[in-house]
Amino acid sequence: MPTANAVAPPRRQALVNAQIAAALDEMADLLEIGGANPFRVRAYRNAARTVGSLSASVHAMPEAELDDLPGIGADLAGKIRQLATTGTCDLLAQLRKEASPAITELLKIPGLGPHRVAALRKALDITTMDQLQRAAKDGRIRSVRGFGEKLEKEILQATAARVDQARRFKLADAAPVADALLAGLRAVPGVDQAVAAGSLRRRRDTVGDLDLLVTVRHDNDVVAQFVSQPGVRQVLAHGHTRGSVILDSGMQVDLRVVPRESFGAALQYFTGSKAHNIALRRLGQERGLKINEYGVFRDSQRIAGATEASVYRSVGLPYIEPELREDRGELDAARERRLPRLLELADLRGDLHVHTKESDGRDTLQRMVEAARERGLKYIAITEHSKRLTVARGLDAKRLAQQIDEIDRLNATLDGFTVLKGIEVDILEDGKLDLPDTVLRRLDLVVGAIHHRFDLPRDKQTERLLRAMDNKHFSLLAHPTGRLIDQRAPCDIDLQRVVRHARERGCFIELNSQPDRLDLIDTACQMAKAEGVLVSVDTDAHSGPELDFVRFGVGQARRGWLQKADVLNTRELHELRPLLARTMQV
Ligand code: DGT
Ligand code: CA
Ligand code: CA
Repeated sequence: MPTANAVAPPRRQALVNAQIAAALDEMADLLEIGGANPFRVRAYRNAARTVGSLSASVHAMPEAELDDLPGIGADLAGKIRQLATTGTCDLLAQLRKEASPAITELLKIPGLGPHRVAALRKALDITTMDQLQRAAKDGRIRSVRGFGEKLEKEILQATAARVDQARRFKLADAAPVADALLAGLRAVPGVDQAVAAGSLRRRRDTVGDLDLLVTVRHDNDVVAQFVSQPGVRQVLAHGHTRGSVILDSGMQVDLRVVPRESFGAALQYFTGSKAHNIALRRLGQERGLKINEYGVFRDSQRIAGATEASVYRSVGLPYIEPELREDRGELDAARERRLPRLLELADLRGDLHVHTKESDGRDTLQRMVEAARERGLKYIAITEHSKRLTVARGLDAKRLAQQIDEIDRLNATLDGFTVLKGIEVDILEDGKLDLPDTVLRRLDLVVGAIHHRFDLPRDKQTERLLRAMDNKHFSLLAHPTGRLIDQRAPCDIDLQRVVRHARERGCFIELNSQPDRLDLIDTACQMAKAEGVLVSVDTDAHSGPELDFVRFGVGQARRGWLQKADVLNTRELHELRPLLARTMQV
């Protein structure tokens, strides 16, 4: 889910209550980090809570009425009014300017709230991720009041996970920003095409910066408009054909204006990856061709470049999908005419990992069914958490049995849609499942996952998953490595052994589409395919709209070379059922 400040709208716009509450919270955070008076900080937090829980829209409320809300005085009312109508306020802008982006990054470390960030700054002068990591390594953090050895260790792990990802943004946070910026560019008179290139177009799970390309019908000031739009914090470069900016969220965006006759060559070049481009350029050189962002040239004559396909054709290759362009064998596959026909969103028939209000979801069973039908699906599996996960109101055998009966009753009323009975059962530390076989056997599928003890050594962790699959009711291993982008490194497991065991046992492996999971990663999808294990591209949706996360899973699956046939939930229900009935059992 994009955070309020990751999305920089291209135009000033009115905010809804939830966005105003997020802005007030951000101000509280920034004030607290800056060491402001605790009463002032609390006033902003309370105001955030008040606005967030109002049923009426603040936007429509007269200032006097705002003023009357509990804990909101004239001063705060003025700021809320400014936020509601202009999308920002002077204090927020000033606080953002004063706080370095590096220090707000620290808030993303689990366990570090603004209070602790302020304490670290005061005691150890820590203002960047690097400094934080060094202090944790040196054992200096444990001595700060309110910290300890355990927290220090957690901080060290979290910073290690983040430094790998040095200042990258999740695809799901970057994509809507790119869409908004592209819409703004298309609205500039004279702009013809506006598209995203770079890692975003290759659907990488995280992107370092955005790369946008435009072509123009006639000369205009598109770059000037781009660099001066609201939401731009800093202009890094500004020329006639290129601009580069940093948005308020810290995200960098590079824009290039390219001639129409070079559009394909530029799109190909700026889509990358760099490794793919280098390999392609080498193929060109072997044929005496020069390939760059302006076109394909023999001597000084341009022979291709208006379209991407023309660039690939110039070296005797068919078009290669962006998701494959990582120099992982796609050029050989193209030459040998064995490129995969990649999975598409429309190939999916159902979703095998969905929650409802019964555990930690936000929508009812009925509503999830409607949402799935609206999206053209034919089936979903309801897979609530199991009892060990008390924070998620996990189901015990009795509540699960009740849900099974409820689903049976619902299915009797549905036409052309089926709700499958499932569970996301916890895999305990020894590989046993968190619910008895007597209730698991009543289900259409058992999805298993680990939610604790992520730190087991490789052998133990791998064994844990193998033993879970030995249960004859087990069908699908959910988010197999447990990684959370920016927050938790993948578990140490021998994934190949796990995948091979899945094949022996007739089990399947999930590609979880939640934007912070996208677990399996692309190369692991390739491995599963090579081992002959079907991957299930599921959303793990906790509300109706989260079913749309599947497009991120599809992007990742495509990066993993998966085709329709490689994906479990492209099967029609009558094809799926026999696959879920385990035939190879212990
Ligand atoms: P990112 O932003 O780190 O997620 O990854 P990309 O792939 O978007 O990389 P970026 O933004 O640095 O550059 C965009 C594309 O431009 C990149 O995918 C390929 C192309 N490119 C950049 N630098 C070079 C280079 O030195 N040589 C070649 N052949 N291509 C380059
Ligand atoms: Ca980029
Ligand atoms: Ca770039």
